Formats: sequence, C-alpha cells, structure tokens
Amino acid sequence: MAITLYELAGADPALVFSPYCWRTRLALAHKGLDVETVPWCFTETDKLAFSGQGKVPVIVDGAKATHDSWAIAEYLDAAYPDRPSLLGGQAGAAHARFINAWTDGVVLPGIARLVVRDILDVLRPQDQPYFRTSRERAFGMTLEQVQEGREARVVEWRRALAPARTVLKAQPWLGGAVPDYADYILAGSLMWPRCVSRFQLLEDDDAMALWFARVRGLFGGMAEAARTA
Ligand SMILES: N[C@@H](CCC(=O)N[C@@H](CS)C(=O)NCC(=O)O)C(=O)O
Repeated sequence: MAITLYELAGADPALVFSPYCWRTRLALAHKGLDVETVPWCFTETDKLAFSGQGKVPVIVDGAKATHDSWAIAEYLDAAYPDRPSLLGGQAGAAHARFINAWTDGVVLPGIARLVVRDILDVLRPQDQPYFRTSRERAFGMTLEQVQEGREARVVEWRRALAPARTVLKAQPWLGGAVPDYADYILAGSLMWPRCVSRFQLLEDDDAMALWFARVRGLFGGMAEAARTA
C-alpha cells in the first residue's frame, strides 16, 4: 500500500513548495516507496487534525502517522531497513543532524528574508491573510520590508553556504560518493525558493548550483520537473 504524504501547496495544488516537505518527498523517492500525495493549504487545520499537530509534512503508512521531516527520515530507515539507507546508520545520522540544524538555523532564515513576500502570491486568497499576519508578527515588519534590498543581501546568504560549498567541491554529494538524506535536507530547502520565486539565489557557476541541479535530476528528474511560480 502506498504511503500518503500531506504536503504544503499553493493555489495551484501542483505547486508544492515547503522545504520540509521536499526533504520528505526526496527521502521517499530514495527509499523507492510508492507515494500518494495530498496537497494541504495553510488554513486547512481540520485536514491534519488526525496527526495531533498542525504542520506538514505528515506521512501515513498503514495505520501509522508520523510528522516532522527529521522524524519521518528516521522512521523510514527503521521501517524499511532493506531499502537504501537515508541516514547511514548511527554516525551518519549524527552528522545529518548537524546539517539539519545548520539548514534550519542558518540557511532557511536567510532564504525567508529573500523570498517571503513572493510566497504570498502563490497562495490561495483565503490563505493569504493568515500567512501575512503570522509571518509579519514573527518578523516584526511587513513582508515587503523583509524582502527589501534582497539584490544586495543575497551575496551574504551565498557566502553563508561556504561550508557546504567546500564539501561539494571535494565530493559529488553531501553523502559522499552517493546522495543521502544530508543532500535532501539542503536541496529540499532550496526547492522552496525555486518553487515560489523567480529571484535567483545561486549563481549559475556556483558549485552549489551544479550540485543542486544534480539532486533535481535524481529519481527521473522529479525535482527538476516540479511546478514553479
Ligand atoms: N520541524 C518541522 C517543521 C515543519 C514546518 O514548519 N512546516 C511548515 C511548512 S514549511 C508548516 O506546516 N507550517 C504551518 C503553519 O505555519 O501554519 C519539520 O521538519 O517537518
């Protein structure tokens, strides 16, 4: 039976853009598991009530629901040990945990400051007030103000990726010789701006851009073919 994945979508249900949901999408593909996706929009709280919380991704595998992208990766490795490993055992998981924390703590907040206003335009009209109000409260300013001056600020964000760039100049994947969940954490996060905005975050000749293109080409070009704004 296929695993059901609830994932964040825009007004166009095919436009799925959450950095966390993309991690899970790529993780499920890595495991070679059948997936049925359910698009979820910000104000559809009832639709996730069964999971006991209000965020995506959520997966349902048989009778078991799991939420949180990291917990899902751990679950998939534990439940499907005979399929390619996502986390690479105890040591691999410990290192991937750092990539997860660095991406959540440094990379994603930087991306938000570059594209958060663009997100509004891909949402259903009924979800826009919630998104604007909740995010403006978090930032303490309007979405327009958050995004202002991004052409200059993007340079700083690119510089912050230096640790990953150094690794990817020495090896093809964050996982080493083959991609693993570390790659999906960071690349899944880069799918977020790619799907919601036309603003160019990575320069074309950046080693990061070349690696990101390689990740998008995995699994029959699944991420490459994703709907964008
Ligand atoms: N730590 C969670 C974060 C999940 C999360 O924040 N998801 C966002 C979508 S990107 C969400 O569902 N937000 C709902 C809301 O803001 O109301 C994970 O890794 O899955």
